[in-house]
Parts: sequence; structure tokens; C-alpha cells
Amino acid sequence: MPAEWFHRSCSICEASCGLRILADREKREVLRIEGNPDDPISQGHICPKATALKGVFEDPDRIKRPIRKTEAGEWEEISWTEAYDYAAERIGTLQEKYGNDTLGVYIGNPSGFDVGCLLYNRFILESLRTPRMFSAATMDHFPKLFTSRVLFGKGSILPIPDIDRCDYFLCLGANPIVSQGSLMSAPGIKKKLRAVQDRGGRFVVVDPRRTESADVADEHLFIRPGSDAYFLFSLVNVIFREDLVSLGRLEAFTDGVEEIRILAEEFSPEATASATGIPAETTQRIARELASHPHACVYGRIGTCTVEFGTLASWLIDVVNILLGRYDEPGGMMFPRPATGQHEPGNPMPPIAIGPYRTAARGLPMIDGHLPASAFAEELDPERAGEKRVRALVITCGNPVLSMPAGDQIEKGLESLEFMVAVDIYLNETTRHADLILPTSPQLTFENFDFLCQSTAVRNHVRYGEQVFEPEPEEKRSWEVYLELAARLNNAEPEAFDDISVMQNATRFAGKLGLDVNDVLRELGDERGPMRIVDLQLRCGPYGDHFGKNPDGLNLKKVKAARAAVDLGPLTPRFPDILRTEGRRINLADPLITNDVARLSSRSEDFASPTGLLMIGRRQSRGMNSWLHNLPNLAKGKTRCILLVHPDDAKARGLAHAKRARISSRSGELEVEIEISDEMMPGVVSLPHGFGHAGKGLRLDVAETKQPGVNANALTDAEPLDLPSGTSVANGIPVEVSAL
Ligand SMILES: Nc1nc2c(c(=O)[nH]1)N[C@H]1C(S)=C(S)[C@@H](COP(=O)(O)OP(=O)(O)OC[C@H]3O[C@@H](n4cnc5c(=O)[nH]c(N)nc54)[C@H](O)[C@@H]3O)O[C@H]1N2
Ligand SMILES: Nc1nc2c(c(=O)[nH]1)N[C@H]1C(S)=C(S)[C@@H](COP(=O)(O)OP(=O)(O)OC[C@H]3O[C@@H](n4cnc5c(=O)[nH]c(N)nc54)[C@H](O)[C@@H]3O)O[C@H]1N2
Ligand code: SF4
Ligand SMILES: [Mo]
Repeated sequence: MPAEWFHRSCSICEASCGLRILADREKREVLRIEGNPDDPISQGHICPKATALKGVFEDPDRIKRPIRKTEAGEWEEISWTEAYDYAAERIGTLQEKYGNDTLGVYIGNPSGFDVGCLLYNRFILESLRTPRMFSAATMDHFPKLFTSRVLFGKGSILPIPDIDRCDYFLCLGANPIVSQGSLMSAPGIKKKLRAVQDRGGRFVVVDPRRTESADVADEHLFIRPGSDAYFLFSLVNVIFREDLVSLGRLEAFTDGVEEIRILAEEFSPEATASATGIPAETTQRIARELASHPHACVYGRIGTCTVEFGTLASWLIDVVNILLGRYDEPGGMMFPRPATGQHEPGNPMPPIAIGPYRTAARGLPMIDGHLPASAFAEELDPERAGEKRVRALVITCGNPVLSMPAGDQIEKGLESLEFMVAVDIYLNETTRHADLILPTSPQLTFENFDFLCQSTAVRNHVRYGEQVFEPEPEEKRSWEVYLELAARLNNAEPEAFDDISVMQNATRFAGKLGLDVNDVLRELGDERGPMRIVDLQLRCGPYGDHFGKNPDGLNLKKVKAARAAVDLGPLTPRFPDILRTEGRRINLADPLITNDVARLSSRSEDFASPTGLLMIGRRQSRGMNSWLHNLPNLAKGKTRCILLVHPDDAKARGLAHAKRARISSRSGELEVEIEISDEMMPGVVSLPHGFGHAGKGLRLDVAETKQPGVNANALTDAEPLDLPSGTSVANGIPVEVSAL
């Protein structure tokens, strides 16, 4: 059979670019990966990381069959049956001995990019019967989820910049030129940012580093790490002081504006300048510029989330947008409409749950089902968590040793576990400590549907991903692994779970349309896996064919036939209909958030006079967190895990360019290569995370030799938290650097 073209998106980052892939199925060979020029959403955009789909598929280090650690510490291949039995037996025995919550669970980032994972990991989560759930969320976007939950009733109702129509884009703590956009799925973001400028708009970046995004911006402001909440409060202060408040349509259902005015009084630009390092006149000018551009929007990501005041900063971004009437309006922050029906009007959600479960070591509450990533290390530690420590762990798609604070301590904790199973494709810094690894088949071997992207896209769309190759005979797709494992844990048949899931979905979605559930189930057929559920949700969703009631509407068959994204148009206003709060009202000044303002006030002096240097992170175009460094194509070139230091700071410490130095924090110490660079704000240094591919037991040949680097998370501190949401602090870590 000749080579054929297949169409699916690149599921590496949130941009989710539409690709076309030339492959020879017989030879199991990928011949070419290109951006799909016919894709209406990504229009041919692609970045170097897309080659990872081929790279991971071919990687000789990738694990393909279940492996179990022997008594001697060697790995042996075992059958799937043995593997599931082993996992279920060990988990069951340990839970019986120590209680259900002896088991910890960690879910990592790639799970969001595989629809099988997304729709089926609930089965193992439910079957594991433990509240002790950790994930990458509290090291990432949790303050945004938390704020949306408080303001709009539902965490996944996320404000997304309407980048195609805005005329002023104030971007804090994000580097979209490199990250390709986050909570803003906008493939080809560079072009979109240029387009803002071409139509006479402005692009302003606020970042302690003059980033790749700052380089294309009209203006860049250095800001002291962690201090965005002060800057944003000052914008609010000016907006009130200069009478620029104009809520527009939202005024009818928004409360708390007067409370915000009072809270902002103490944060005048003059009062916050020393904490932020941004002159008062600049802050004042930015507030005026925002108000004078009819389609301005304010956006923030990692640098405004994983900081000590992440919730306040994320909330203040919403507050500024709302006060200026830029919310839910074209050109401002808007709300996508997923075709699978996740954001349709519904009843009010119950109030946010703080606790009742608390961590063993520090008593930190679970917040809406999430435990702080920062508590992960200590929950494994016999000295800190005592008898109640985590003794068994299930990890899926995650590498917490390199991703979570106090990585070195996590590694020690993993060594002391009585059992650990990882659902992963590599033997890496985390999984080397497992007793059992259950691999899932790689991207090109399963059908996909860009599920999450529907809630973060700057333009409504759906995209189906064709399977390119069959998995190898011994390989299993993620959803199969989850179903089988869940079934073993419950002494049940995997098919039963699948059927229950389809039935629950049919009752929920078809029931709303008044359709007969049995008719719907019959039409869906009996093919196992996530696509039946996707089809069901699509057909019952806002653009769906409603099983014949709306014949021109969408179903999976039509989405598949498109062989590219199906464009569902620009974002449209959705408030107040989709609000899930009582009375569909927004309380801008909810105490769950505003109670933290006193802490902000009290810390102002500390920000104004930091001791030593402050460390921030840095993402790079040829990496994805910790897991693409093993691909020759992406690992080549010069060493990338380098510490950037401002010339004045280097001089004061006698640090030399390209020489090694010692960097230390309260948590740990590392040796790194120095790059002296005026792209840093004085007093701030930058080290990328996701490196540290060293030590015994890895099977990452390329990463270990080409880009080993060091683990930035050995330096991050697990103690400080963004208190309202429990999010970790990954930026603004006090460090010292000295010459070796
Ligand atoms: N200091 C610092 N730390 C950070 C950040 C930071 O900015 N600074 N960023 C944080 C953020 S935003 C995130 S999202 C987290 C990420 O944290 P994690 O999700 O824990 O880390 P990743 O490096 O994305 O690890 C992905 C894991 O999934 C595995 N994997 C990849 N593809 C597949 C697959 O198809 N199937 C299976 N089963 N496994 C797969 C990889 O082998 C790897 O073990 O890191 C956080 N950590
Ligand atoms: N190439 C590549 N792309 C990726 C990833 C990757 O690892 N590599 N990771 C993906 C993931 S998991 C995520 S979550 C997204 C993240 O997407 P982004 O948030 O856009 O990416 P970052 O590069 O982490 O950008 C954070 C910026 O915040 C700045 N910063 C640090 N501290 C502060 C502060 O206190 N205030 C302000 N204003 N700025 C600060 C940093 O200098 C940095 O430029 O990227 C995704 N895309
Ligand atoms: S921008 Fe993201 S989705 Fe697009 S090709 Fe690159 S890694 Fe893949
Ligand atoms: Mo992330």
C-alpha cells in the first residue's frame, strides 16, 4: 500500500495545531509531518515540537510492554494480565492494611491531550477510593480555575483573550511566542499578535525577563517577581480615581464594585512602585491606555499564577477587564462554547469545597478536589507525615520529581514507598522508582478529539484526530489501561464500566433534549472507547444534530469527514446565561479571594527590598516540560539548562559568562552554567524547569547525554503557597549565586 496522508492535531501543547502526516502504514514509518494548510483554525501553523509525534513513536527508549521491578532492582517484562493483577493486589493489600487514603494519586499534564485519558481516567480515580489526589494543576493554572469557580460558579468557565479582535493586549507573566499560548489556544500566535499591531493596536508585555514575546511587543515592563497583584491593584486604583469604570452589560448582574474601590484605595501607583519596580507614571499611563482602547484585554499566565499572590493576581486581571467592560465582549476576554456541551446553562453549582480532607503533614485543605502540589513531597515523608503518610502511589502521565517543588525530597519519598505504579511511556526521574510501569500506546496509535482545547480556543471549533497506526500487538491505549485497571480493582468486567459511562452520558445529555435514551444508545453503536461518548456529546451539544431533530447539525461522522478542524465561528457573548452562581450573578468581592488582600498589604515592604536574588522559570521552544529531551531532533544544539543573570548581578558576585556557578536556595543547591544577559531584570535570575536527567536507572539515552541539565525544582520551596488556592510558588524564589 502506498503512503497515505492522515489528519490529526499535534497534541503536545494547547495550540493543538492541525497537522497532516504522511505515513507508510505497512512499514510503520512516518515520512512527513506538516502543518495542515487546509485547517481553518491553525492555517498550516506548526512548530519544531510537532516532530515529537514521530520522535516518540520511534524512540527506542519508549516503553512498550508492562515492566515490573524484580527483587534485584532489574526490570522484567510481564503480561498485561500479570501487571493488572499485581497492581490490584498490591493496592488492595496496602489499602486494607493502612486505610484507603494511604494511596496517593498524581496526574500529569499530557493526560489533558488524549481524549481517552480525559474521559477514562475517572474510572481509576473512582476505583482507587482515595481523596489524596495531586496533579500538575496546582503548579500551573489553579488560581485561574479557582477564580472562575468563585466568580462564575464553574472553574472551567475560563476567560480567553479574543486575540483576533482586540486592539490592546496587556500580557503579564506569559511568553506566548515560546509557549504558543496557554489558556489561549491560538495556533500561529505570533501572527495574531502582529495582527493586533497591524490594525493599530498595542501589545504590552509585563515580565521580569525581556522575553521572546517582549521582543515583538510594542512595550516591555520589567516587574519584580511575584508582585503583579500590586501592579494590577494600582491599575484598579487609577480606574476608580480617574472615573474610568464602565461595566457595560455586566453591570446588571455584577456585585461588589464598591468594595473593590475601597480595597484598591491603599494601592495607588505611587504606593506600589517600590514593590513592583514599575514607576507610578507608567502604571497610570497603562491604566489610561487600557481604558481608551475599546477592545483592550488583560491576560496573565504562569508568571501570575505560580506566585505567592497567584489568586489575587488572577482575580485582579478579571477585575480590571470587568471594570472596563471588556468581559464577554468581542475584543476582550470571552468564553468559548464547547461543541460537546460542557458550558451550557445549568443550575447553580454547590459552593466551593475547602476541605474536609486535609494533608497529613501540614493540614492543608483539599480545595475543590485538589491538594497542593507543594504538599506532595512531605506527604511521602515518614518524618513529616508519620503513620498517615502516602505508602502507595499511582502516577499517570506525570514526572513530579522534575515538576513539583522540592523535587529532591520527592525522589527520596518515592524510594520509601511500599508500592508505586506509573502509567507512563518512559523510565525517567520519577518512574525509575516505580515497582510497575504500565505503558500506553503513543499519540499516533489512537484516534483523538481535541477535547480540552474547546474550552480554551480563541475561536470555537472541533477537530478529530485520525489514528495513523494500529498499536503494536502488546500495546494498549490509555483508555484501555484505565478501564482494565479499574475493573481489576473492582473485581468487575471492563466493558461494564464502559457501558455505565455511555449510559450515564446518554441520560445526562440526551435526557436534556427529551430524547429516548434507548434510541440514542442504539444509534451510537457498540464500539468501545471514548469516541462513542464524544459522538453522543457532539450530537446533543449546542451545534449537534440532536439525533435527527436538527439534521444540519454536527455529529462525529461529519467532524471526521472534515479531515481538519470544523470552524464554529468567533467567540460570542455568553453571560449571564452560562453563569453557575446563585441568581446568575457575579460577586467580584467574594471573601474567599478578598480575605487575602490583608496579606498582600503586609508584604509590600518585603517586595520592595528583597534579600539576594529572585529565581524565575523559563520555557524553551524545543522542550515540553520534562519530556521531550530524549528526542535527538529536539535535544540537539547547545546546552539549554543555563542560568541567566543580569550583568550587574554577575559583576557583584564575580560570575563569569559560560562558567559554572553554585546556586542555592532554602531547599537545595545546584551547579549551573551562567549566561550573563541584560534581558534579565536586575536582581532576578532565570532557570528553566524540566531538566535534571541524571543518576541511576534512567532509560533516556539522548536526554542524559545531550541535555542533562539540573532540576530547577530542587530549588523551589514547598513551604510558601498562594494561600487561597493552595497553588505552589515556582517564581520569585530567593536564591544566592556564587562563583565556583
Ligand atoms: N519550576 C517550575 N516547575 C514547573 C513549572 C514551571 O513553570 N516552573 N511548570 C509547571 C507546569 S505548568 C506543568 S503543566 C507541570 C508539568 O508537570 P508533569 O505533568 O508532572 O510533567 P511533564 O514533564 O509534563 O511530564 C509528563 C510525563 O508524562 C509522560 N508522558 C508523555 N506522553 C505520554 C503519553 O502519551 N502517555 C503516558 N502515559 N505518559 C506520557 C512523560 O514520560 C512524563 O513522565 O510542571 C510544572 N512545574
Ligand atoms: N515550548 C514549550 N511550550 C510550552 C511548554 C513548554 O515547556 N515548552 N509548556 C506548556 C505548559 S505546561 C504551559 S502551562 C504553558 C505556559 O505558558 P506561558 O505562561 O506563556 O509560558 P512561560 O514561558 O512559563 O511564561 C511565564 C512567563 O512569566 C514570567 N514570569 C515569571 N515570574 C513572573 C512574575 O512574577 N510576574 C510576571 N509578570 N511574569 C513573571 C517568566 O519570565 C515567563 O516569561 O506553556 C506550554 N507550552
Ligand atoms: S505549537 Fe504546540 S500544537 Fe502546534 S505544532 Fe507546536 S507543539 Fe504542536
Ligand atoms: Mo502547564
